[in-house]
Amino acid sequence: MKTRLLFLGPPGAGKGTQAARICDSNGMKHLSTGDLLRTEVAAKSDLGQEAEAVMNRGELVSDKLVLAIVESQMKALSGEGWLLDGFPRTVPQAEALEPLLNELKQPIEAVVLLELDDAVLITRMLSRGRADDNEDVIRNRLEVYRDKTAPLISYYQNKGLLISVPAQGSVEEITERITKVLS
Ligand code: B4P
Repeated sequence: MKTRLLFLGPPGAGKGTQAARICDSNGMKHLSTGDLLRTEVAAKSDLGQEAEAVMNRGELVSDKLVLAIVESQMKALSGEGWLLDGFPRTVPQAEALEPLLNELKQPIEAVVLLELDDAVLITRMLSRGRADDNEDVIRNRLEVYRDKTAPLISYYQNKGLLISVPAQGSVEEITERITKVLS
């Protein structure tokens, strides 16, 4: 089983849902930049106040801010496997991750791309009902994904790390598919 992973995919594809299940079953650390940012927002920290308005518009928080969070989390890991969920989300974030992982001597073993049609993504997010889950904001997030995050697909394809997994079906079915491709 590969245990140093990235999860990539459009908003609402189920990255967070699947990452939690894969990490629970395999004793890996789940690092979700979305969850880490929402924790900062709830705590009303300086960082959270800076991130909140950006997230509620469906835009991406600055690379600098997200990188600072990821770096401190990665450096605190104690040898177990890890799954980065929702990070990197831009090519500059991916380029900054490389020297950090080299320093830690922990290269990525696989990048799992969860693929799903826009119509299903929108339905899923509307039923989730988070602060950034209304229709206009969701459409903006999908555009931001295409513009800023989708270039990472060829970035990791070129490194021979990308594995695509269809993300329609039940939560259990998708976990099974992911487990199979990582074995
Ligand atoms: P994230 O928290 O990463 O969230 P997401 O992409 O919207 O959702 P995810 O794919 O994890 O879907 P989920 O499992 O919840 O990002 C939120 C915001 O944070 C971003 O817009 C950005 O502003 C900021 N941010 C985060 N990382 C950043 C970074 N690196 N750089 C800059 N900014 C960053 O599933 C969605 C819904 O579907 C849930 O309700 C779930 O229950 C349901 N679902 C899941 N699987 C299902 C299935 N198989 N069938 C039916 N429903 C399902």
